[in-house]
Amino acid sequence: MSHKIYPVPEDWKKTARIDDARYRALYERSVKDPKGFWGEQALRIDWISPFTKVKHTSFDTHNVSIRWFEDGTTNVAMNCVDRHLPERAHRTAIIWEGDDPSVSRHITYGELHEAVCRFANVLKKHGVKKGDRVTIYLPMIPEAAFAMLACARIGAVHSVVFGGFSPDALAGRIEDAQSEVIVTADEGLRGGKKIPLKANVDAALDKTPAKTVIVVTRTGAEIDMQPGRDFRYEEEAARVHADCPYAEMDAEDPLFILYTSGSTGKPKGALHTTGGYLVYASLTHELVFDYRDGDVYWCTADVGWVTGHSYIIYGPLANGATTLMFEGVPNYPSVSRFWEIVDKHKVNIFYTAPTAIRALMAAGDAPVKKTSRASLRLLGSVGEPINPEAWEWYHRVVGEGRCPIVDTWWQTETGGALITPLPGATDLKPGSATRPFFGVVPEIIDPLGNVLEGACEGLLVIADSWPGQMRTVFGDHERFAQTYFTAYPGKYFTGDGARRDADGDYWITGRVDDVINVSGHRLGTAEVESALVAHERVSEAAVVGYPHDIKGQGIYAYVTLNAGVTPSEHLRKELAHWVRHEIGPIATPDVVQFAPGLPKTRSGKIMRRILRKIAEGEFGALGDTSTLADPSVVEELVRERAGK
Ligand code: 6R9
Repeated sequence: MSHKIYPVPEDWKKTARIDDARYRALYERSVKDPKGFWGEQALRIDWISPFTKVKHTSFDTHNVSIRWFEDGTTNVAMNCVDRHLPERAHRTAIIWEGDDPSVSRHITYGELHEAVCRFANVLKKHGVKKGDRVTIYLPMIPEAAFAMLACARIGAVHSVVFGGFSPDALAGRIEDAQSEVIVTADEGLRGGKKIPLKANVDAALDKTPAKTVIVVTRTGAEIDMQPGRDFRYEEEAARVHADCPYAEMDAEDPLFILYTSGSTGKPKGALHTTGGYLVYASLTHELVFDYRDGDVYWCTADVGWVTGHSYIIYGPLANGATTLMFEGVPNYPSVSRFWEIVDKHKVNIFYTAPTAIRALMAAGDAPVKKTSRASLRLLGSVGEPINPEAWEWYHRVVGEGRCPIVDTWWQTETGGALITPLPGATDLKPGSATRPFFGVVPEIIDPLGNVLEGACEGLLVIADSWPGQMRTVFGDHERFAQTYFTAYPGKYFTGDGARRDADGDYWITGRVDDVINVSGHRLGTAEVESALVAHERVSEAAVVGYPHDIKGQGIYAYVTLNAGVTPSEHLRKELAHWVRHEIGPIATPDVVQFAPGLPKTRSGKIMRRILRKIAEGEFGALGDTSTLADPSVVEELVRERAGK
């Protein structure tokens, strides 16, 4: 465990919008007087008709109800586009960087306005009305932003489905959302490879209520077009008006549905609404990333995930920012790609995931160091706990020691970052998401629900609502109450474990379903993984618990070695010793299996459920592996495990 502290750099202290004293004062105010605090903050967006009620929320299991600014009206697209026109019509809203490094585009706020209006008019022409669901299955192209904002403009509810999902997964989401209109592209392009999006839609549609498919041309590939059902976006857009009025929406009207997996059942449609979501996404974007007028900001997520929604599209655009959208992958055409893009577009703020950082770290320092990165001033991390080793590398090599790192903990359900440093206020600790954002009341409880005080470790719950919180599971409010408000009544249960240190900083230990209990000692799998990846020969590691006769649970470690390192019995023992040395005897892995690759979802999360089954030798019960980025990884692991 790392105890290193990186204090707020002097120059950041001087220019900070929020320094430590101000953080403390504002935080205190935000939790003591949430109505006063959020009532003021909500004025950062434009309202059509002002709200008089700020907060009306209940976490009561039998009556979960979350409403913010409920009697106000506004429109999200108006806030993200129209209101910037007087000052920013000619300034860049979106920088689009294509998969091919020679292709990029700048889209001004003026151009964004026209594109969104045209898209909105196309949707209207095809019968889309307020409250209707539109499924968006697009690659990372500007039309994804146009389509999302077009829905917001006319009050339709978008459901973006990540372009890497299979036809089956897509069908399930279209079906659940009951959407009749699908927006897709002929093909996607990532890392030089084509993704047959339209063909996937064709395969998905027979099982769904969809009636209309709008197809954006990306590669120009030949695709099947079904007359009367499929329409070319470009042809449609040319025929409609370049202007479209925005709809007046209630603060609590739905903005979008985003499907997310839990530990059980099929994916849930997390529903986010209009006013509170936008206030929260824009405020966190400005303060967490210290966004300043003129900055170029880049979040590498896909718009198919919540990070893309809040921190590529809605937060930045509500703030009038320049947001970069990247179509490709970090290692194409080379592992320097991210840093080349940073130099090409003079990126100031860069936000990515630990899995990308670790992969790039394994490729060594040279591909980073051959670029300048002089424009960078802030780095961010999201998606999983970042191991201190990767944090240090990100800080030292990518940021050259000059850029603070904001490790932002949050979830699809939370709409925006809940636990995160503020770069001008918070001393950083590698691996810690540090402190709650304004208005967020984290608590650590034991499994019986007792609230723990001081330095402690347990389950992470949030005791009161914040404006960015999801409002329900689409079509299943009971499931919403069941999943999040039943195990610990009166609190939002995050599903994560966390530790709070003596300074009050939070360390997310991973999903609680990943916590293992070895001889009565609780261990975060993330802790063991972090130790393993700190070894010079290890690129990545995933640790799960498995039934152990004596200890209750044993520790099973899957380890991916750095390129060129040969697996050996000797190295296996060395790694077990290494972890014992790094954390303590209780953390010594019982099994180390070398894994050429780990089963990951397409958003880069390691599927521990599958690893647990393999560790248990239950090869027949691996469950659904169809959402994996590369299902063949699993066969490889099973073969190796079966040979033991
Ligand atoms: C935004 C996003 C949510 C889960 C969450 C937690 C993990 C996300 C993290 C983090 C430690 C961070 N997680 N950020 N864990 N430190 N900075 O990723 O949403 O895809 O819904 O995942 O991801 O376990 O519960 P989502």
